[in-house]
Amino acid sequence: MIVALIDSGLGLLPTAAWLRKLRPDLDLLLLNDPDGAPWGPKPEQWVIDRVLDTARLALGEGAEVLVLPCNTASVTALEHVRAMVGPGVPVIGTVPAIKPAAAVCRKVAVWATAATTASAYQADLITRFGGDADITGVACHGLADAIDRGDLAVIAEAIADAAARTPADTEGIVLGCTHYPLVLDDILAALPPGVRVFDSAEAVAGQTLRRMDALDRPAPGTGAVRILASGRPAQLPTAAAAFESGRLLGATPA
Ligand code: DGN
Repeated sequence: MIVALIDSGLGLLPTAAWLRKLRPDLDLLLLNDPDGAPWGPKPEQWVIDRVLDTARLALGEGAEVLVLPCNTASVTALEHVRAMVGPGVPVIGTVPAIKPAAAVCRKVAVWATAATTASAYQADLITRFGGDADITGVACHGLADAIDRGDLAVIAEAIADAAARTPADTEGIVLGCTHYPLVLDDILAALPPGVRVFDSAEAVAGQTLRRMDALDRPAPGTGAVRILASGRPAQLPTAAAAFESGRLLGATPA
């Protein structure tokens, strides 16, 4: 069974790494969109159309399960993808890890793209799962794009800017963009000691396997990983090396 992961860029890698760790024989199809990235600042309808096109491509390649390891795509297009594919194809979205963070931290900041930060979806998550925690959204302008481009200077600037806009005494940071675990070490270095960092990759991988197993179809594959990228796939070899080394599994709920 082929499981397809869809993101604008490298943000799909941490979830792919978890899937591979938990189920090494799974066949994965990684679809990203260097030509259209970043999705975060794009108009909503543009993102919906792009994600739907990519989902069609995945189905055409034989995918039987679709995963959106991208908060921007999930808050914008998840229901559209589900409506398009119908009930026979599980579609798993990504939700910022607000619930686990709010369970153990009194003050939380959600770092995400501008689109996710401004979304009604995130506001609803905070209302439903934020409990008594004091939760602030911090839009990290340009960070996902800089990660895709491997632009270390802009990555450092964007992280420093987000850290400066994070309220004092914040105890937990939710990584509400799937790209951000790729620069976890830089994020931790910019935060005061003791701040905990939460992301969703392991939970999304776990949910994918549960939905896949519930299909009751033969699942074992050969552990093949295929990558399909639009126009400018130059960054993929570097990312693949990080993927192979297992380095991407670092940013899970503390
Ligand atoms: N990985 C995407 C997310 O989680 O929102 C980033 C989207 C983008 O292209 N900026």
